Amino acid sequence: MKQERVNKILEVLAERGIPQLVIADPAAIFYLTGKWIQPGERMLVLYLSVKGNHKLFINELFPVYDDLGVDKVWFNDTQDAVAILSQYINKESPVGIDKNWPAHFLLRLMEQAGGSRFVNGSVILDQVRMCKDGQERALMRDASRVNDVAMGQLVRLIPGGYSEQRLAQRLTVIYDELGVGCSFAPIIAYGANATDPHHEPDASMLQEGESVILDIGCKMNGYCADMTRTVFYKYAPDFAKKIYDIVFEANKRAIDMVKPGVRFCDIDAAARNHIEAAGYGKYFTHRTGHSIGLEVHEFGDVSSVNTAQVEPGMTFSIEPGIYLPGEVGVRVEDLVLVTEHGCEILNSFEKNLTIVG
Ligand SMILES: [Mn+2]
Repeated sequence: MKQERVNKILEVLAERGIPQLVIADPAAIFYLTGKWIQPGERMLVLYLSVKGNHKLFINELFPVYDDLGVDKVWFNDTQDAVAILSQYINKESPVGIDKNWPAHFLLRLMEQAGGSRFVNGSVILDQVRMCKDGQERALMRDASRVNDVAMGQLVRLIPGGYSEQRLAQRLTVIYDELGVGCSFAPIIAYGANATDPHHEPDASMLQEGESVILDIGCKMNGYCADMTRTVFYKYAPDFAKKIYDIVFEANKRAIDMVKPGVRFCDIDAAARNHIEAAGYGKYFTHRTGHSIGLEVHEFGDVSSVNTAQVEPGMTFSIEPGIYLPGEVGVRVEDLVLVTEHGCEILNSFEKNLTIVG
């Protein structure tokens, strides 16, 4: 197991008086063991205990024979996996439960280990995972570096006359050739489609003067990249240029704010106040950003209601946008890594207004 990470979790468990934790999220299990196991509907649990008797409960269907530094408890499809797990649970003490553990497992465990108090244990893991360690920082940089290369190749394809769907397919080929996967289904949106922040690529073809939103992310060695660029085809109408400038400035103002001790809500406000002052506040319909790491959306967002303070090692997106229904959509997104005195921008693809074709 990744002992430093496990130790951090155990420290927080002890502080909060939760002596045991049931972890089921494959990303969290990877974070602690270095092994991705996708159990589908079957039970997979890493049980951590402040007493040190950690166990990995795993179905015989998943042939994980390497030494992960934790004892494995095997079971098969004919056995009651939760009953086996419950034998190891200390029924006198609270149990932290993974928030994403299917209810049928938890309800069964509540029957089996009735004396225990069940609490949301994910808050502990989520908080530790927010601050990336040295190895993770390097992996986050690597993923964004590859995403920059992919964005460059994708932008060069825009004049080729592809529908949104076809261009999205080309991106999967680009990622494949670069040896990475997708961290999420890419958003490629032309013209009026770009006014839907979560538009799914369709058969639309690009017209001159339209904007193109490219919101793409690769996944490399388990870690996610995420970047959005908005470019224009052939020319940018003056009105759209004005919108672009406002969003671009909002992106820069928010990034300029990022340093340890600043609250997430103040970073959100830096972007939002600029867009509001320009008169487009109601067209910036989402939060400014989200944490990212092993998963593309992790706990902790850059929003008006998150009063938590930023700490070194946190990685999150800064992605203000303006979506004017039926007219134009613009979003500019970067990932930042908080450093001791400020932040490092993980992706470096061109951000100035770009015309292609
Ligand atoms: Mn994003």
